[in-house]
Amino acid sequence: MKIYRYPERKIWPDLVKRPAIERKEISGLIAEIFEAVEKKGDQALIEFNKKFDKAVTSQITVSETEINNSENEISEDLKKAIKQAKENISKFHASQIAETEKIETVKGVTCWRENRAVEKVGIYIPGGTAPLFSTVLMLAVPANLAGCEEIILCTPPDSNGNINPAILFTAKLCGITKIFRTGGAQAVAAMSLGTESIPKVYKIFGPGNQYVVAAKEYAQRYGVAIDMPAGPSEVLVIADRQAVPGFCAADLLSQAEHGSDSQVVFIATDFKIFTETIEAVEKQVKKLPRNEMACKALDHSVFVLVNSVEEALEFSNLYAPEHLILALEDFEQYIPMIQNAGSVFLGNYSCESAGDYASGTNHTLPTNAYARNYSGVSIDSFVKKITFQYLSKEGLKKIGKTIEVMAEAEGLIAHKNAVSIRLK
Ligand code: HSO
Ligand code: ZN
Repeated sequence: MKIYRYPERKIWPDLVKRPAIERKEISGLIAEIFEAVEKKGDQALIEFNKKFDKAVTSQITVSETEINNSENEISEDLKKAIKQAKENISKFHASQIAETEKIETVKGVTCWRENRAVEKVGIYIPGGTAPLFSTVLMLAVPANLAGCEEIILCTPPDSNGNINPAILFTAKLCGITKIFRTGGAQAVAAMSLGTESIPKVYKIFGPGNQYVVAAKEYAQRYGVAIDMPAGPSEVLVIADRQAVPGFCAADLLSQAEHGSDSQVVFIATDFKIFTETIEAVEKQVKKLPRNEMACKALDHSVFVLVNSVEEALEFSNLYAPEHLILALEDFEQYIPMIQNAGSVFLGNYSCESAGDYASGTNHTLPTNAYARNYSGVSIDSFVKKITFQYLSKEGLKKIGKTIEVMAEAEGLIAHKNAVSIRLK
């Protein structure tokens, strides 16, 4: 833990810097993987499954029987939980579908926008130490609501070639039937280029390790869009006198346990809460099954004592956290001061895990200070907005002169003529 009591403002820019991630030079490898997938299609994916996931697989496509069997492999409790989470996520995301409003900018000139779904989308779900089936909900629910025609899912197999049943169950619940046994950069390559089994998509969503992140960047060369640039996940908690140290510690650790590169920042305005939260973190972390990862994340975590909530928020805006928790008595009064954050949790009972799983908001959020210029995933991520306009003859008369003068000034006489020919 890095502990700072009343740090001078001039060192704040250093404190908000994310620790440098050791990045292996992998661009050559990513290019090779794309080339192999382009040349050999499914066969390349079968070979990569063996090489990277130690899995012998003959079929890339997950069969209907396998998908259906997943239901028998997870508990009733978990099924019920996934269904409730899905309901809340659906409710919140459905509310984001905006009505089209036609605007008459001047009489006879009407402009509007209509949403059209991205027709083909690909969802990537990592395997590994924590199979994030919750992310299936976060991506498939808005994709369905937006009206995406084709939604496919790629996820790596375990060493027996199987896919986590909770991922299969959740995908099926969301109506996804095209599920493919492939992970890492090769899955991204397959969704970008298409193979015999895997259809090519227009936009790729989902988290992943540095190979997946690099592959998503590379995919853009092929005209494929991605949800957002990614980095390790993070939380920033601001606490005042009435905060509960045990709660704050639990929230910080719920982010720290994601991975050794997770980012955790705690800012307090009260010395007692500050020290008690640090103690609570040290106590709680010992009991976590993912203790080793959480401890590594804590090594580069930042704990800051400041004079006021205003100062804490200034610090937070500079950091631009993925998740911001306001463990504050008068949180409402501080909402207008929040400028940069992915998703905000208000008061002592709004834990980050509520948003991770079940409250209804999306957990695919901008990290690495991208909360300064990106939003989290929402319905908007799955649609394009097309603008329309209708001009009557009267309407064109009203703005014709303006167009002609501007076109002439830009030296674009054909543009001017397009108006003049209609109005003469
Ligand atoms: N907190 C993660 C999302 C997640 N948490 C999935 C649990 N499961 C995003 O930063
Ligand atoms: Zn989480």
